[in-house]
Amino acid sequence: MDNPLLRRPLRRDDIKPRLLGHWGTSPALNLVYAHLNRLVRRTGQDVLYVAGPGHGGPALVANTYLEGTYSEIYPSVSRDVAGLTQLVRRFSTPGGIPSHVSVPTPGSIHEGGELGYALVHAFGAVFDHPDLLVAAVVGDGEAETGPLEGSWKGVDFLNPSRDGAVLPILNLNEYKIANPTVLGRLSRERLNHLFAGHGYDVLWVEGDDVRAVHRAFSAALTTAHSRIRDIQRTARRPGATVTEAPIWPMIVLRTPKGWTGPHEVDGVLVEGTFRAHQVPLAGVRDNPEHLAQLEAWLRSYQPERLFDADGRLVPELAALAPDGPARLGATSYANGGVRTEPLRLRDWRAHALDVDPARRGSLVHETTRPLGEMLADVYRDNPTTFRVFSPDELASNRLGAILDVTDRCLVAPIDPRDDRVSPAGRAMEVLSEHLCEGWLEGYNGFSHQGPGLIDTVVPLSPGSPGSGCRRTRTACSRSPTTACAAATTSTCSSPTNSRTCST
Ligand SMILES: Cc1ncc(C[n+]2csc(CCOP(=O)(O)OP(=O)(O)O)c2C)c(N)n1
Ligand SMILES: [Mg+2]
Repeated sequence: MDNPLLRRPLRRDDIKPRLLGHWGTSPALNLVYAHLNRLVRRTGQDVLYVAGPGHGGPALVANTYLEGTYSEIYPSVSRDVAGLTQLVRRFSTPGGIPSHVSVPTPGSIHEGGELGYALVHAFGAVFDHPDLLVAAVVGDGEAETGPLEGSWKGVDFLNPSRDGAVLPILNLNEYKIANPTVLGRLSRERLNHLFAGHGYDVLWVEGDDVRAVHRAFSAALTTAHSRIRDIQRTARRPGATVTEAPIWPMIVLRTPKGWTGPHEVDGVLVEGTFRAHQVPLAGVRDNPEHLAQLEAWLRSYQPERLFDADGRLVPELAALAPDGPARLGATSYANGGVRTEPLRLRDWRAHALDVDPARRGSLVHETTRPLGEMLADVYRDNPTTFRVFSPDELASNRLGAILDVTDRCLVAPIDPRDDRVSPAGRAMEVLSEHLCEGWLEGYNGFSHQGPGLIDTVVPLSPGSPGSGCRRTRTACSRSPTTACAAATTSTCSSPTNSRTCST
């Protein structure tokens, strides 16, 4: 409520009556943010940060505040003690800001909360964005979800000659809310095998020594970035053709859950366990020992060295963030329609069936066939800004005219038995409705040029992946993003399945 920089001893009344938020995931999200800042500054790389553990809202809100984007969008949250006090008060308060990363957070376009879509959105975002690198932090609990488990195969559809790159960063803190994670208990050897099978080479960063982990992460990020650039340079040489998926780097970051927080509370181990997931010191308002422990914890970050007398971040630390639109919270890739250009569309009536009013009900025709022909025209007129995402149903749902214009995409050696499949193909067919819809959301949501649309067939279970799309709203800081259209072209299991979301 007050006293965010501990300019006087912490008192009971400084603390909100109800404590909320997710501490456990925040240290790793902070660490990644700081190093991505450094990467952007050092290389000029366009970077988008996707936070799978979106429950770590405090980390992303704090970093956007420190880099200045937060105060630009919300001027009352100024870069001084008064602004910081405002920010802390707003956090997870009725009428304030959510404790998850969400659309009011600068640089965020999706509502956080539903785990599982980090990687699929990351791949969708880089399709046809050759200059973009998406660093996607994946929680090891999140990695147990079906959509995330399926998302690793995005690399088999990613063509480095025309698409950007995804750098998965698996935060192996070994716990979820109340349990160990499956991946957290696998040996390093099994994890290496698992990710090698998916097409990745793991760069390991492990430990609990803050300085050592920072150094190791910095080195791993540099290595990953230079390998990605090498892959892209090779694929983009004049005359080069991509014939199979390269081995992409990924980082496994094994750090304690709730790292640098209270180590033990009431004699029970907290740091490095599931107990660090949310609020590690629940009794601060009524238990003087907890209050003292909280104060010692907060003072351990030495706020008096980080902020000047007015409460502004000291200049040498402020200088670590990139400038202007290169800041992660200001990137145009996460600002809805800033980069959007409309699709070139012909008059759809050219594909309408000629119905004689006198003979209504007598015409026999497959309705999706003209839709396929219309979409083929959209492909013709928008050769780099439009994609159809389909769960292996283009042909069976009579949308095959698309394949007269473009192949199906698979970045793998092609077999003579295949029909119109190639790494250069732009029809995205994968037998996963989660991936289709997640890619579509990423493709459109993260400011894609055209409203590349369609998701065929899709007996989606209600409440599954479209949530990101459903929850996307326009924040005042953002230009409107494109529509996200899902067309159901075959029998579906629920009347709510065909949906169109737009913001
Ligand atoms: C699909 C889904 N199921 C359940 C939850 C509830 N939930 C919130 S955080 C969490 C644990 C996440 O663990 P992990 O991905 O390892 O993130 P960490 O906090 O350890 O970084 C769960 C189960 C959710 N947010 N989304
Ligand atoms: Mg975890």
